[in-house]
Amino acid sequence: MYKIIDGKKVASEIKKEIAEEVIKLKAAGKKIPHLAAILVGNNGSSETYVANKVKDCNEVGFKSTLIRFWNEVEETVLLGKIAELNNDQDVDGFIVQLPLPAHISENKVIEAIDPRKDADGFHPVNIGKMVIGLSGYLPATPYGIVELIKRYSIETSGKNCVVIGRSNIVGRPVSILLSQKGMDATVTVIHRRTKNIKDIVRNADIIIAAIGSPAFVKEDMVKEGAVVIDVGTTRVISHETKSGFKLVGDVDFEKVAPKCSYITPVPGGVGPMTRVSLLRNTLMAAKKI
Ligand code: BQF
Repeated sequence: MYKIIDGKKVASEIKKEIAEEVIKLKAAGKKIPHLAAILVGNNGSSETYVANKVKDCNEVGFKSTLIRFWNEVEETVLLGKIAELNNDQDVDGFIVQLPLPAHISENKVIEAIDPRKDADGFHPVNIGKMVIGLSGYLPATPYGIVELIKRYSIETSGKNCVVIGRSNIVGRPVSILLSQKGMDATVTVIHRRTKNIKDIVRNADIIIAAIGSPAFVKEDMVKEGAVVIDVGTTRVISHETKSGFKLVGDVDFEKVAPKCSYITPVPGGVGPMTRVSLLRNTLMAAKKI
């Protein structure tokens, strides 16, 4: 029988640990961690993600600030706000919610963030530190995935790990973390131009699916006993939920789960860990000032 990796439960345990640490910081007269978030436009998913990040801050006792711009905001205005947050002594860390409208360069925006306040861990300085194994802020989703693997004592050393997807925020960085000393996995990154995808994935002890293509991973691609980590969060219309939407993963869960030793659900798997990683990065930023 397969085991479900309960990201929601682990995330709530970590939130408790963080909340306790905030109480200690307060008692010691130290600064309360403060996360700011910039939201551009009114994309439904982004609205939800940011609202939940603010809620998480409240839950653990962090201060939070939400800064909103309309969809048509000029890039220079956004960069000006980032410079302001970089210089704001009260703000420990901040994020700019992605994706951004097409007329704004995500790369320019990310590079404008002070790496010391880069709570999402997307700045090239933090990515570079991660690559060479120096401590810095880790990208939230890869950080969450590694933490889940550790808390479930899943063996990674010498295992064949196949990462499906090469995005800057998930596939590429998680492949780097898993191949590092300590994790010691043998990692293969595959993408839209990869040949013989099925044969490669079928050989994996650990599959990390991060492409945003619902039910892409089918049962005939999964080895008996594999660990499957589903990072997909595609929002589809649903009549079963009161919001009118539901999240679906990159894995055909019902068919794949019976072949697995461990599998993450969507929702309730990696997503809650992504959110908690942002809190961990913010706490680290607050302790450094
Ligand atoms: C869950 C994100 C694509 C593009 C931009 C919990 C989240 C998602 C799912 C969440 C995501 C995805 C976030 C669940 C943040 C993860 O229970 O399954 C939480 O909030 N995420 C984001 O901020 O920007 C994105 C995915």
